[in-house]
Amino acid sequence: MTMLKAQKIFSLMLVTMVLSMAELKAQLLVWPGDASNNGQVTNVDVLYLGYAYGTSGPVRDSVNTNWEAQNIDTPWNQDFPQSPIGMLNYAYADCNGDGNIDSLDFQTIQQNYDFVNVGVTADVFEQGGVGDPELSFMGIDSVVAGGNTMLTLQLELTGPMPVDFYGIAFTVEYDTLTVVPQSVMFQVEEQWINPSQPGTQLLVLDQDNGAGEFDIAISRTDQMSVSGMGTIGTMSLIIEDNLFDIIMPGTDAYLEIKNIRLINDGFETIPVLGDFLTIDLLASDDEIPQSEILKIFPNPANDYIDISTEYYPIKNIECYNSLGQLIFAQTVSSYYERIRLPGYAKGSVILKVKTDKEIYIKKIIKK
Ligand SMILES: [Ca+2]
Ligand SMILES: [Ca+2]
Repeated sequence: MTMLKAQKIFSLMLVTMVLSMAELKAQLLVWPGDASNNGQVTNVDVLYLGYAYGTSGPVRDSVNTNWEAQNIDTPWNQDFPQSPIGMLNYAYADCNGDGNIDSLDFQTIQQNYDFVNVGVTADVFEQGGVGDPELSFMGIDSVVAGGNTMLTLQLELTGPMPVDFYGIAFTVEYDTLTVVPQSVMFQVEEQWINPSQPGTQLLVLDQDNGAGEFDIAISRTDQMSVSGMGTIGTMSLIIEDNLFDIIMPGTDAYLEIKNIRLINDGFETIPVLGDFLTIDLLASDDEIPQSEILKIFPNPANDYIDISTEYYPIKNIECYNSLGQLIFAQTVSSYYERIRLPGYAKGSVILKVKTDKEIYIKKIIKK
């Protein structure tokens, strides 16, 4: 071996050592709240927390939740079963460093939510396909008096067979032009997700980023899946009131469920199909409005309104007065329906028509 070659090998070894030391060091630093250690605190971190919930290990040198690198002196005995970024120790899920994985760590995720470290590895989501469970929007049922229109939607997890549910994280994207910012709210439905187990806590997180993304995470905490499906929660949001007067015909609001990660108690990902919902917001003028698939006429109206659709049958029709009070509701199953209006006061009426896929909101004038 020449001296030059020996030197090269030596420097290579040195570089390798430095690199592996850097790697070792990187593996031993936790950013409080980033339980998945991908460089960002998101709803997915709740799944890691929920999976490791209730376990204990070595207390960290620095028991605090400041958003800065915290050294893990002693790794825990447990690792997560799988991770897109390689082996991951339970110490990352002990967000506040006190040696227990519990509700205080959940608070740390909320406290440091959306915080970003250098070098983010994006969360990994598996897009569902035909035959996989589906997470979709269902139903609307109320308008709040006082102007703005509140929509209430059920989030339903359905599929060909019950799913093994341990936790789920997903994002509802909404249109910031039509939905009032920060008006989105979520209420979990515990009935089948967390059935009668006294003392078993459910972790539920919702976070609005203020830019049209509403993150939700739900996780069980007892290391046992439940088998089932159905409503996982209710979401409400407010549609801008003045939109009814200012929007152009054909404008719509959209909502989309995306970036879904459903896990079972083995931390395995179950692919889930997302959903989208289009809410058509038709302008109120005296012309006969026509969208591609919905016709409401005449407008203004005297005694009746005819409603017809082209592609999806009408499921439900509701009428609200200008105070937002429900004055008429009818379940339908056809492409055409006539509504009688004789007893109604003159003025504007909000008509809400629901089909399988869309909700139409239309202001009509009663003469
Ligand atoms: Ca993370
Ligand atoms: Ca802790």
